[in-house]
Amino acid sequence: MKHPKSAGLFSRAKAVIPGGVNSPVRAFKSVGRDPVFIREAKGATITDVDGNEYIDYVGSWGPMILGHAHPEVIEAVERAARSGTSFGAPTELEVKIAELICRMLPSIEMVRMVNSGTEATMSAIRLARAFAGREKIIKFEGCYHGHSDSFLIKAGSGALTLGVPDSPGVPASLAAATLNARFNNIDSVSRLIEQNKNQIAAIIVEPVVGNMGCVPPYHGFLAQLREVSSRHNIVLIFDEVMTGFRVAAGGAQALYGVSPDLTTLGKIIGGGLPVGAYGGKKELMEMVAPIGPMYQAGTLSGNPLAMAAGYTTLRLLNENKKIYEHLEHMAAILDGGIAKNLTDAGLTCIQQRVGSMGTLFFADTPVRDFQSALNSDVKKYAAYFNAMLDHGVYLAPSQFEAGFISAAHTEGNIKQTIAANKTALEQVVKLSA
Ligand code: KE4
Repeated sequence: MKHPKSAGLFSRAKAVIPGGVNSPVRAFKSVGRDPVFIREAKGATITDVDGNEYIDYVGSWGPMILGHAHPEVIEAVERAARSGTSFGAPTELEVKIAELICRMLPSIEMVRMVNSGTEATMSAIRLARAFAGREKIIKFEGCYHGHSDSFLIKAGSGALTLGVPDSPGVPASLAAATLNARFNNIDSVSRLIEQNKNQIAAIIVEPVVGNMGCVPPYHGFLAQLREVSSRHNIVLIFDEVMTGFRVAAGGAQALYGVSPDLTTLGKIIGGGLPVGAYGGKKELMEMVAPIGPMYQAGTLSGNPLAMAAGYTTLRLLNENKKIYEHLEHMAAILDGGIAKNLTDAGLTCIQQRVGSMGTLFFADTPVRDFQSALNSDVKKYAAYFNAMLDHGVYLAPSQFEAGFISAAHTEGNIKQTIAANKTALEQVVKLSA
C-alpha cells in the first residue's frame, strides 16, 4: 500500500499541530510509522486519503459500535443541523437522552452531559470530593481517565504508550492527592485506605480496563471494591467511558452486577460526536450546580447535533439487543481464528476480551495489571500492527489499547482479518528469528 497523500498531509500537519495530530496516540509513534490520514468511513470500513481501504477495529476508540456513518445516525444529525447547531439553552433531546441513560443504567438517577470523557471524570471527582468532604482519590496504575491533572499519575492509554504516565505540569500538591492501587489487587486498595484513614473521597476504576490493553477484573474484584467503598464511606466511581453500552447494553455494571455511586460515560453516548456524561445517585447529583454548590458548566454541553447522534445510537442499541449477540458471535469467530493462527505460527500471545473489546498481547502470561502489561513485547506488537495495516486491517496503534468490533462487521470481514492475522504473525516470527 502506498500513502503519498497521507505523507504530504502529515508533513504539513506537523508544521502547525503538535506532532501533526490532535490526540497523541493517533501519531503512530509507538508503531514506528507515519499515520494514515482518513478520508471517509462506512460500516466496518475506513478509507485513507490515498484510497486504501481497511477493516476498522479502532472505531474512533470505541464510539462507532453501530459502524461508521450509520444511516439513522447521519439522518438524525443532518435533521438537527437544519434546525441550528447550538442554542446554549435546554432542548427536548437532552431530556430524552438523559431519561434513556437512566433507564439503561439504573444506578444513574440523574445525569449531566459534558463534552468529553475527560470532562466527565474530572467533574465526577470534583463531585465526590465535594460530597465526601475529603481530598484524596484512589485510581489504578495503568488506568486512564482522560487528561485532567488528577489522573495523569501512572496513567494508561497514550500516556503509557508514549512513556509519560506521569505528565510534567501536574502540581506536586495535586499529584500527592492521587493514590495508585494495583488493578485486580484488593489488598493494595485496603492498604491505601488504612494508610489514609478518612482522607479518601473516591475510588475510580475502569471496571474492565481498556487502557493497558483489555484487562478484565478477576471474579469478585468489583464486588470487593463496592464493599470496601461502602464500608469506608468512599464514593465508588465506575469510569464506563469505554465500557458503557459496549460490553453490555447496561455496561460493565450490568455485566458484573455491581452498582457504583457515580458512573462516567463518553464515546458511544455521542455516536461519534463530542459527548461525555457523569451521573449517579440523586443524593450526590443534587450537589451539582445550579441546585447544589458543586460547580460545573459547559458552553456546548448537550449540543443538539451531539445529542442527535448519541440519542439515536443509544436508542438503536436499546431497541436491538440482538446487536450484542452479533458482536459476541463475531468476536468469538475472530478469537478462534487467531488462536489457530498462533498455534500454527508457534507463537505465544495472550488473547483477552470482554464482549466486543479486546487485545492481543505479545506476552507469555495473562495480563492482570500494569506490571504484567509492561511485560508485553511492544516491538513485536509494532511489527504485527504494520503487517496488519499493510494487509488492510486497521488496529489500535499501541499494545496498550483495546480494539473494537462493530455491529457492521460481517463474517466476511472477520474471515479477511483472520487471513491477514495469519500472514502478519508469520512476519512477526520471521522478524524475531
Ligand atoms: P476523552 O476525553 O478522550 O473523550 O475520554 C477520556 C477517557 C476517559 N476514560 C476512559 C476509560 C477512556 O478510555 C478515555 C479515553 N480513551 C482513549 C483511548 N484509550 C481516547 C483516545 C485518545 O486519547 O485519543
